[in-house]
Amino acid sequence: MKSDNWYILGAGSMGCLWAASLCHKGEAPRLILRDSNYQQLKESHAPLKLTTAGQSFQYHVDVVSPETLNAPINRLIVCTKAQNALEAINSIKSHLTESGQILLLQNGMGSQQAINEAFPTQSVWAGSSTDGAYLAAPFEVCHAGQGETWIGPMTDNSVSVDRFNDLLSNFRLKVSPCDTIEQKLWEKLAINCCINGLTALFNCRNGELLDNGEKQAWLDLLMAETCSVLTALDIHTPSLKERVYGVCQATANNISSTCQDARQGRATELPFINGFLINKAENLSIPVNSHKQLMDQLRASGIN
Ligand code: KPL
Repeated sequence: MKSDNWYILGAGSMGCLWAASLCHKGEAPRLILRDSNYQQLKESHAPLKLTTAGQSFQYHVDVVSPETLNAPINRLIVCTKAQNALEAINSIKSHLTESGQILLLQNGMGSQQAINEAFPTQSVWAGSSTDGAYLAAPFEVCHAGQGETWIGPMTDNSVSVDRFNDLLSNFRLKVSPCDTIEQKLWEKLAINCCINGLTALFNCRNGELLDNGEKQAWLDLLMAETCSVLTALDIHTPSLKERVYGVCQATANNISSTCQDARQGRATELPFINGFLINKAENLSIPVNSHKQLMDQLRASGIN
């Protein structure tokens, strides 16, 4: 076992996509699964399947659980949902080396900052990704939309980008370094906090938000409030309206990740998306009534 193997926490669509992409490159990532999932997969001996652009690949990935881990972890990619990330890292904390690298690939914001604070000696990086992937079945990932992932350090005194070289070149995912990752995370959050919750509430595809009616009117209010918060925080993003409408058009047929979670009865990442924005707004005394109303209506519909 190489001491710099990448370990990946979480076997959802992103975890499987990153694990398969590292295997594709000839690396030997190890996937860390929760004990119940680990038992099932270990018994089934299922290979990891990746489907992309009409091609299919299979890889044999080493899976471990927090209980069966038997090696130090120098390099970790966290692919769980935002709400599970801190707990997941804590479950393998005793194996993380003091100077280890952690790359966080959660949606929204808040979880990255909490993990950065909880792991002061490790080098914590965050990523913001536009890759589209879904699980057709457990351990079978479909890379539906080739996107881009920006990665950057959460603190100034972090390790050099060289330590991430194997993710930056000769890799099937497009990964680029970014010195201002918090800005990138905000740019994505700003789009997601307008689109995701609304699609979950109306149980609709992204494109259906542009209905010239009730949904679009609500979308416009969410955008206006989001812009006021960004302006107060001195975060400059290209025209939010153009970007949000552009994403709705470009992904018109997509079911947003939040709408998928709501349909499956799973907890959503909205507390780290709209919830994070609302918190910031309240600290700045900026009214965000449409965001609050959206969250209230979602809760009343049993979507959390
Ligand atoms: O990021 C997305 C998501 O579903 O979480 C969007 C941009 C809304 C695309 O579906």
